[in-house]
Amino acid sequence: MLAPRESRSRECRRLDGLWRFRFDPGAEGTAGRWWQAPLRDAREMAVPASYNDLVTDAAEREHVGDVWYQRNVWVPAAWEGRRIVLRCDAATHRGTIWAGAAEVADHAGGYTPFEADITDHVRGGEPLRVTARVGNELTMATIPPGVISRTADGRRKQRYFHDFFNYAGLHRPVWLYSTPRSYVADLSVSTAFDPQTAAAHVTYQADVVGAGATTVRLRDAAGAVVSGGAGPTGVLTVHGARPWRPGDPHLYRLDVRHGDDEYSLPVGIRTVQVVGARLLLNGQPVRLRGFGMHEDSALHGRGHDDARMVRDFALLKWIGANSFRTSHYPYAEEVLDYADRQGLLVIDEAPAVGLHLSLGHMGDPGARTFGPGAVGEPAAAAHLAAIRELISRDRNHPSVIAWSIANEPDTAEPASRGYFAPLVSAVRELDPTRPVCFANVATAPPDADRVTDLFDLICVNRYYGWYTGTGDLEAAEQDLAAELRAWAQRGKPILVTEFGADALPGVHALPPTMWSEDYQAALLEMSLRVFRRFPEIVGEHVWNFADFATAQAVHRPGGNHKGVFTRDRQPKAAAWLLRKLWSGPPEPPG
Ligand code: GCB
Repeated sequence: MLAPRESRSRECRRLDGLWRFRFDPGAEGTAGRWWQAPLRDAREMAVPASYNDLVTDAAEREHVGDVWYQRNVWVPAAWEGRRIVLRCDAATHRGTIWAGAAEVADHAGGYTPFEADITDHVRGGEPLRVTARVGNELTMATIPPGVISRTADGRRKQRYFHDFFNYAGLHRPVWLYSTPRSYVADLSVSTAFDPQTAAAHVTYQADVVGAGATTVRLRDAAGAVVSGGAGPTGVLTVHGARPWRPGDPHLYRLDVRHGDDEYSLPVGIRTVQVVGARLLLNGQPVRLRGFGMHEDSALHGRGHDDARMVRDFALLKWIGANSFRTSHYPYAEEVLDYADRQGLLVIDEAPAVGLHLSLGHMGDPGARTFGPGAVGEPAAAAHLAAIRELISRDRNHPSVIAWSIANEPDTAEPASRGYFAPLVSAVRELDPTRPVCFANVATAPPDADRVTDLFDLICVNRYYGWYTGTGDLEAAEQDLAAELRAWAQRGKPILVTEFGADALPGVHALPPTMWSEDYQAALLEMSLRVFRRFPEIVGEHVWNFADFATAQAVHRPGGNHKGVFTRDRQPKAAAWLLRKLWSGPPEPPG
């Protein structure tokens, strides 16, 4: 699905700002047809943002069910006769949209966009009432999964199996945009690059609607045409191509015209391959260093915020990171656009987290995950839909170098293989150009895991020195090395996609003890020392970039504190250490 972009033929309006807003604890809005009139008893709410941290009432912060947003917008008179689209970048976890009295879109999945052609429901020069119903319920039919129960006094309670707060709302921009009646509906590009000759091919496929000719032009950063073609599909040849890579994230621009419509897509020419235990970018071994992150900050919650994004990328650069994982859901498209321009490598993750119903403090000991009544067919269908939407949205980003289709599922359970095999096949069919991975959990070490052979990369999340080997870094060092040695036998690239320790900012201890900044730094230093012994390890992603909000729990004092930056993006001791250890270009493995 194409991101809204202005062009000579396209106009976009972001409907950011204050919307009328109402909680619907009694689930009355749908029966009462709240979209048909101005929302009664409404307050105002910021968009984009999570609503949870903008209220002062506990029941509202923890509300389970629907909320309603509404605003009026003027449809520009100049848009009369054009195609008009209403688009929502993210309604977490389910969104239904009305244009005036007409329901125009309904979408499940909290982190991918949806849109509706509303041309027949609006008039240029007239006001339009836009209403959105957003539901935050997680069940065994959603991704991520959850369970809703009732307390003795009748309140609904949401339980979930992942370690971040269930923020909800209109998390990303809502747009009204217009195109000509004949238009470019979708676009997919893939690139091939020969490092020996610097020759490149850009394969494009445009879905076009309506009459008119289709032409494409590929321009370099200076705007000069370097290749061109006609027709909705084709292969463009570029001689002397300048490949996209961290350090020189060169972007071409593909201008696609269909009839009077024009859409311009940034294109980075690059290849990603797995050869043996190496990960190659443009034929060169690459080693990832960076973080698992979260879209999380004070007040905004999970709402996209350009200011936070700019600061986060500045810190990534400062600390010497070259990559991150969009743990544990697809991030805003603005983030991937920015990563394309900044030259960050991204492991792009589907929102399939918490598929492990017996894990730690969030699960029930002995609970089975995969099968009827738990994570069964309805969840698998939702998971597949989420993967399709992720790939359809993000496949054109050069920064995206791998798809992660789940975080820490219970892959020691035999039924996990039947669950994952079709999903991996689907990814390969949807995008044969990128490696596929998932983040393996500590309860599925090499001798217990049932699925890792299906994937291209071995990604492991390990907490030696924290959840195991608690407080004992010497034991942790040995156990970490022993497990990595076993994974290294598989002959595939290994990425340690999580390792880390909680550190309360300002707490210090010598010798280092748990929860201090010093212990966090010591654990990270020990881990990096171990990783250096394995040429198969091609990536180290610290958990986490910054402290983040979680559900309330006895061991989560004000959230998860495994950030090397505080929640307001200031460095802890570990950040200074990593900056030192990650200075200079990442050494190739081996
Ligand atoms: C994990 C999860 C991550 C948690 C982290 C932790 O393994 O993947 O979502 O936040 O551990 O800190 O416990």
